[in-house]
Amino acid sequence: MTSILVLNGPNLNLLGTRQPEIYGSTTLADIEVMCHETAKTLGVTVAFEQSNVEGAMVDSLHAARGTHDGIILNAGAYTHTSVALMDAVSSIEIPTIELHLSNIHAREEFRHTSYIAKVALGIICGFGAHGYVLALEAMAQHLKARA
Ligand code: CA2
Repeated sequence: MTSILVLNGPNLNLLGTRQPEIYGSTTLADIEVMCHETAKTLGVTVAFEQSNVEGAMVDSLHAARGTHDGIILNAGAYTHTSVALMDAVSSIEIPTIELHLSNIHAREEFRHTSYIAKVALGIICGFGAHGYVLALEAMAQHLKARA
């Protein structure tokens, strides 16, 4: 069965507990449930991970080779800084959708730069937690069209 890795970066474990005006009140655990429910309707499986450590995220991306067919990546603040994550995404050759809860282009200037965007299949941002559903639908559709 098609398998999609949903990988979340730093501080996203705090979702739903602080700054609800920016990130909403849904917790990461709620989003994980949403992802599994969406996966069921799409006929795919989802692995859901979160790390606050850049190197651990690189390791997760490497480990996706041969295991997952697509990746949904909310790299958090590493989006705007990490050449290492960009290189990892580019090296594994697994289609990757960049995802953000907030519209990073409507926020501070430093959030307008994304290293991930340079190597991503596409980007979804600004739709809050529902963005994860949209990203899974887009990835399932992409992988189906490619098969
Ligand atoms: O909008 C997104 O999904 C972001 O990836 C979230 C990152 C931010 O650095 C990116 O620019 C955009 C921050 C995640 C921090 O999440 C928190 C959640 C609750 C309380 C504090 C931080």
